[in-house]
This record gives sequence, C-alpha cells and structure tokens, in this order.
Amino acid sequence: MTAIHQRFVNAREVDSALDIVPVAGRIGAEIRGVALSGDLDDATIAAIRTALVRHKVIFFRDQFALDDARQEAFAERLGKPVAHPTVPVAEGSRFLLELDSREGYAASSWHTDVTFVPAYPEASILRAIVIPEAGGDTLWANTATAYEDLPDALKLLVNDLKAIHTNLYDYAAVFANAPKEDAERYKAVFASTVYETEHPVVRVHPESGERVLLLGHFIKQFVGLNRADSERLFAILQDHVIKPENTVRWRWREGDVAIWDNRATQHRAIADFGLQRRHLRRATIAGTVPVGIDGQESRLLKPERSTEATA
Ligand SMILES: O=C(O)CCC(=O)C(=O)O
Ligand SMILES: [Fe+2]
Repeated sequence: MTAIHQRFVNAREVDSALDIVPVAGRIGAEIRGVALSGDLDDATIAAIRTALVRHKVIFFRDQFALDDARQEAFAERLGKPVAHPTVPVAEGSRFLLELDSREGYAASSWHTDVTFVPAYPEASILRAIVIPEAGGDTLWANTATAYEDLPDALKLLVNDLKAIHTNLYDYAAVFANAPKEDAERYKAVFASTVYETEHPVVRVHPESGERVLLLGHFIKQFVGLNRADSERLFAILQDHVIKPENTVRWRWREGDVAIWDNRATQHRAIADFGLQRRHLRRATIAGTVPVGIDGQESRLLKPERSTEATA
C-alpha cells in the first residue's frame, strides 16, 4: 500500500463534543461555539486537546473577551505555560510573547517554536489583537503527513539522522522586510544566551505516536554532514514539509485565536502587509524532551549544564 492510502483525511468530527469544522485537507480545523474566556469544564478542555492533536492547528473566532489575563488563565488550563527563554515577556503580562510588527515585518520563515532547547513547547496559543485589512496571514504545515509522504529512500535516510538546532541563525533572512539594524537588535535579544540542541530528525509524537519531521529555521547542521551537504539536504526535506498539500493558511480577523501542536507542525507569517500594524500575543505551553524512532532523547549541547548550574 502506498502512503497515499494511509494518509489522514481532515473531516468534520461527529464523535466530538465540540463543533469542529475542517479547514484544509490535511491540517487545520475551526472550533465553533466555545468561549475561551469562560469557565470551561474539564471535558471541554480534554476535547480541545484531542482536537489539537488530531487537527494540528485549531482556530477560534470572535474571542473578544479574551484579554491578556484570560489568555494566560486559559493557557494554564491547557498545560504548563512557559515564558520565552530569551525574549522578555510582553508588558503587563506574566508570560505572553509580544508579536507587534509596527514596521511591517513578522516571523516570515518556516519554523517550529523554540526548537533550540530540548523540551521545546508542545503548543502555542496565538491571539490576534490588531490585524491588517489585507495580508499578514499565517501558514502552518503538517510535519506528520510530510514524513508519511516521503519516498521510502528519504525515510530511510532521515530515520536515524540527528540535527543541531540553535537560536544563533540568520536573522536578516527571517526578517526579510526589516531594516538591518532592527534585525540586529532583535538578534541581540533573541540570542542573548546561545542555545544548541541535538534533536532526532524524526520525532515520535508522545500522544499520537505519529512520526513527525523535526526541521525548521533553527537547524544549523545535520550530525555527520558538512555545512554544504547539510544545507542541500535541509532544502530537500524542508521542501517536502511545506508542500501546499501539507499546509493551511489562516486569514486572521481580530479576536481570533489559533492554537497549534508545536510537536507536529511548522508555521510562518506572511510579511505582505507593508507598514500596517499587526499585533498578536502568544502564550506558550511547556513540552517534553523528544524521542527518536530508536528511543534516544534530544540533548542540550549549549549552554553547558555546569556553567548554567553555577550561574
Ligand atoms: O506572526 C505570526 O503569524 C506567527 C508568529 C510566530 O511565529 C509565533 O507566534 O510563534
Ligand atoms: Fe513561531
């Protein structure tokens, strides 16, 4: 049987307590009739978590009652929130990340959040506060169907491959529209502590058991390959992840919330909104240390633990 026949089909769910409407063919679903600002019972939280693992990114419209404090309270129901390891929290919040693109740029390169540390986040909760009239959509890609769709020869190649991820990467390329000084300033904060982590390229998802490709823009090099070969292999694999068939694109409205399973997706913003304001805030949920097909865990290379412990 070919991979085509095994592939997940994104369909309206009849066995869920929630009203779940699929968005793209392989990823993304809108959940209707839930106010994330309200007192949600445990069964609803559990159903949201199930939908998240199944659809990889879930969307909620019209969450106007969700302010910073309520976004944080909801994040605490979903899991264990964590602040970004290097970027200071958004003003007035306990652990939210500010994404305010007054100058018209955004994180417009494909990535999985914070993969430069071993136990990178399991989920992110992004709330749209100000959205351009047109433009500034976000794309997500399903890294499970990306793996499943690989030709067998490439699966064999990646199954026991490892990669080094770092937060010291090419910021100018990621913030393509930004003035050079802004990219430099952002880098000084984002990489104020340099992290390096070795991850398996194929992670076994801790809840679904699916094999997912763990790539994205924090990758520096594959273990055992030189820089040039790493770059070419990265391009080949990354191209499989971001095939349009694996993606969903969300046209934001103010009051929207998107939650993604950061263990089974990559995402990027689209920086096509010129000088218009685009403002979102993100809550981030702690994850677990990835495990490869061989059972080996990811490991931190930098900063070395001994220096961290005495700091
Ligand atoms: O601005 C966006 O659309 C995505 C930003 C992002 O990468 C994130 O919130 O993790
Ligand atoms: Fe991100």
